[in-house]
Amino acid sequence: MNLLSQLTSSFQKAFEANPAALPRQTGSPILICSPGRVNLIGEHTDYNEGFVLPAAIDKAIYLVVGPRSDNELHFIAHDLNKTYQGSLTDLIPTHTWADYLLGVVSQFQLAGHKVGGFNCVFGGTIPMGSGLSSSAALENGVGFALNELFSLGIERVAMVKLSQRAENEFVGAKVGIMDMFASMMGKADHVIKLDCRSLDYTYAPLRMDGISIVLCDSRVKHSLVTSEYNTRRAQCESGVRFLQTFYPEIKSLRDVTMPMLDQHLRDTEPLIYRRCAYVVQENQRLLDGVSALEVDDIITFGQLMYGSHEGLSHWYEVSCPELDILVEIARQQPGVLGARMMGGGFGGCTINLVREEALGDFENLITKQYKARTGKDTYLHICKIQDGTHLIS
Ligand code: GAF
Repeated sequence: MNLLSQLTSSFQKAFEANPAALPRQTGSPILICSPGRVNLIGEHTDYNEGFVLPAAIDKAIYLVVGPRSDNELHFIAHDLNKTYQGSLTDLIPTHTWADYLLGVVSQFQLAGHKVGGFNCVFGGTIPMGSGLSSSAALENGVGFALNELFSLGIERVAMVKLSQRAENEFVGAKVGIMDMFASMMGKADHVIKLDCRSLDYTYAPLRMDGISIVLCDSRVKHSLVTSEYNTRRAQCESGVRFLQTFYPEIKSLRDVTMPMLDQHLRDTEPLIYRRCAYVVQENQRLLDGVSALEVDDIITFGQLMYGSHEGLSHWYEVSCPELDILVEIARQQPGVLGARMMGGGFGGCTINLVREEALGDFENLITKQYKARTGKDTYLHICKIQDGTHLIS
């Protein structure tokens, strides 16, 4: 039985098999697909009001969601084999997976959207902890379902903001907006150029004939990720505050240039300087990368990806030995045009641009060499770029 049939049958068994024992359902369940994301370039720029270049992918969370006639919330996490039962009137963090759903419900309520009780079974194909944003996909999927079930008429970008707030306020991770935005707003065969200050965005067709986007999963997830993520945010903010004493007009690192950093921070605050310099340079790399893609110059784009990885590893220091090894191995393969770590860091995946004719050799070599150097297996996934969160039926 495929995953969608398993989820549907689990929903039927739990919530429809014995209707007499359950409250009356107020409508048929709906089935939703909410994808994970990749980001081609522009890492740790979103919370600095910079640019990102993500896309939704063919790895997703699927949700079967149906309304209830009471105020209860019944969830089944199919892949974890876990259940949650609670009430709309009692939304407090559980510090478990259920918070991704409860957080969204809570933010909908706080924003004045009237939601009722509901049942939800979800599962997916996004490997957890691989840095492909399974949590953003789940939050978006729940928000999308509530919008449909209770006819709330919320625009997509507004749902993205509610998902981000759920993660920031309820789950407690101070993430930027990129992951939710990419998962909800993705468009097949296009990347999204998103300005994280204004939330203006454009879709750029991904014209990479003969080139595949390959993810290599390091199979590492360091516990550092949340605390170090928050530390990096704080370091960027502290750099901005320092520079504001010289340039009061500055609002974020988006407004900062390298000469400003060189003049005021390099000698006095070397660590903060390195963090801020990475962000300022990464924003520029993204803009250069977009210009390169516009003229189909994938070679230049690939070099910018290597530059991004160097910055993330040495200046922003959010990589780890395993990610560095994956990029180093990739860089030695003639058919690889660019590679870098992706997402928050400290584990997860690298993203690689690989010529199709070199895919077989790439897979062989990276699998063998990664195992030899780290003792770990890597897992490769060739991505297709797909539409954002949507209703299947
Ligand atoms: C994580 C966060 F969730 C994003 O907001 C972004 O900051 C990313 O790390 C780094 O670019 O995925």
